[in-house]
Amino acid sequence: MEIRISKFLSGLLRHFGPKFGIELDEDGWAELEKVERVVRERYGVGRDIIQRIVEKDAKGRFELANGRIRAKYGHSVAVNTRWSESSEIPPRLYHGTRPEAVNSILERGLLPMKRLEVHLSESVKEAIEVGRRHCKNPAVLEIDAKGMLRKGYEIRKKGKVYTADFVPPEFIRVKNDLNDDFEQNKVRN
Ligand code: HQG
Repeated sequence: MEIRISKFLSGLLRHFGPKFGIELDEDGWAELEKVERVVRERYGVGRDIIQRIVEKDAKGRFELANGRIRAKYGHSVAVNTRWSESSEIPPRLYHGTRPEAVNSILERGLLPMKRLEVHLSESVKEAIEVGRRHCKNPAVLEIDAKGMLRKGYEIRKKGKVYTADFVPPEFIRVKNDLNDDFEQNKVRN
């Protein structure tokens, strides 16, 4: 039940709020009271459940403040994406995708496609999980985040996810050894 509500909240706050009478301001915030009303009508539960979903979300998908709620990332509707919860970006990040997409990505770069941003993970393991939403055996790309920052590209942290407007091909390589070097990554940071 909570997973279903969480998915609905993601949809509402990232993609189709207006269909349910939910307006987002320029930073993606919606009135919690209105969101609560929509959720109550649909699922028969209220604010405490929403609060619990936000607090225990494993990826930090949502944020509550001053009687408002927003999704931190993943939007298809236009909101301001230019904020970050941290300026500490790991030197390498990862992206899991369909193997069939790899050639196009190496040629054209990582594009946000239907969303506003490209989404990157801190570990190979998380990238594989993201890729599994698309296919059974995803490919993992390693992103030279340090190199991107050095060249002036912005990388932002939102919840557990890292985002960029675009990742040019020069910073992307296919990761063949899928052993997770998350710990090493942290040490070298
Ligand atoms: C691919 C979930 C061909 C890209 C996840 C991806 C994430 C290209 C797909 C977050 C391409 C877009 C986002 C190119 C990019 N040629 N394919 N040049 N550039 N692509 O769903 O990163 O659980 O919009 O590789 O965990 O899979 O919902 O992006 O496969 O954090 O909170 O185009 O959504 O978070 O797919 O997922 P998506 P994503 P939540």
